[in-house]
Amino acid sequence: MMKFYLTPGSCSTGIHILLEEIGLVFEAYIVNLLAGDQHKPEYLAFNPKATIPVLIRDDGVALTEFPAIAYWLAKSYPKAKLLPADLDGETRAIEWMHYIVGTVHGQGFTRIFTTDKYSQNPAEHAAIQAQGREMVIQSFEIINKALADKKYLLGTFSVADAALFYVEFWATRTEIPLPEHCAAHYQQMLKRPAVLQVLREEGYRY
Ligand SMILES: N[C@@H](CCC(=O)N[C@@H](CS)C(=O)NCC(=O)O)C(=O)O
Repeated sequence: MMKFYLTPGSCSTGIHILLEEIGLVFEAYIVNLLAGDQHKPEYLAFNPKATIPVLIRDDGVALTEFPAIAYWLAKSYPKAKLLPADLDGETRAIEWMHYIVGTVHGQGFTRIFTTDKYSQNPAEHAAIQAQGREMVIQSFEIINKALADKKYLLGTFSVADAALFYVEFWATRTEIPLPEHCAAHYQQMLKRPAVLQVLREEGYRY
């Protein structure tokens, strides 16, 4: 059985949603990032990057990096229709995932959540967090325009929406206002049974 390493309410929530959308049976392992589980030798043995999410496949191969795991899931379980069938649509899905994971999360939210990785000087932390917040707000404006005429980033639900959902979820928890179409996308996602199930399984009341 596949093994999925997650931290509730983190970027792994997006992959968790995809697993539930497909209807896969898997073993879930909670990684307590604050306690440093990701730095334990037994974890580093299969993921030396010390990050979540990780999906260990049936054949024992460990997959890391949100876009790679999402792409592998979508291509391995095509009946779930997590990627558009055409090359251009597939390319757009990858483009959005990289932007959301690499820029919105990797540059914006990391400045807010892991400020000490940017400076050891507490006097600089407020400015770094403000910069991260501004980066996130600007990114949501770009995403907002893309959502103006559709419910999902590519028209129908795809892996890109699972990525967008977790940063929208973080925005609602850090008092970053979601622009109109992102807020509508977030509500649309909350109507999906798989999303509600994941949030409940991860300990949230929805
Ligand atoms: N680029 C990675 C980013 C993963 C990542 O940064 N995950 C965070 C949690 S959302 C993490 O594992 N942080 C480790 C830590 O805080 O020590 C991906 O796409 O999966």
